[in-house]
Amino acid sequence: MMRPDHEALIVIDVQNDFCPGGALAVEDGDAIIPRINALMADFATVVLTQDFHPAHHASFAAMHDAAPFSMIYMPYGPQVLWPTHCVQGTTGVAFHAALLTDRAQMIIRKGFRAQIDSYSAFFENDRTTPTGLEGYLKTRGVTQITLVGLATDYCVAYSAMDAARLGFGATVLEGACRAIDLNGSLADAREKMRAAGVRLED
Ligand code: VGL
Ligand code: ZN
Repeated sequence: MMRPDHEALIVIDVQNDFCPGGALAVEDGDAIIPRINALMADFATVVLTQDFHPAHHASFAAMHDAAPFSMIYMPYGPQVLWPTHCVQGTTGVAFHAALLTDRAQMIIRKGFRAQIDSYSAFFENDRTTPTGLEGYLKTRGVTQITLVGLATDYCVAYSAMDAARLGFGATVLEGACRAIDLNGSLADAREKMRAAGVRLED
């Protein structure tokens, strides 16, 4: 059923590298796509986000001779070092072929600055550099957002918490998300989202 115009759907990072076979594959990451495709038809405003890194991005373990999934401290705070993923110009950065991307009006790319990672659709990991999505949504009269996609405990959670902080009503449909779950990161993210006023639904 069609949602009212003040509601938007934000589809986070449904890209090949986060799906089975990808460089940072999330278990069953592609299983959520049919539901997301159906949801997109119900919202007048649909935004896709795309993790979009240069080849030598500072969040890549290979740049630090470190093991993937270890931690370092960047000038802006702690940072997980990831396997090289979502590099511009590769197949891994592309949206999964089953995602009906034509149902979106806007694609926000993030993580394109070599020295700073960006989990959230709203702010980079320094928590202050904006992506512009806040202005896009607010100027279109959006007050409520629904978030789906990959990964629940990183980009979805950061985006949802920022949305709540910016004054949007924020709901995460967990059944249309999948998690990386690194050292309890899913339980941690769920607790932080709840504390931030994010609604968690199935
Ligand atoms: C993501 C880790 C690194 C995500 C992106 O989409 O959740 N996670 N880059
Ligand atoms: Zn990334």
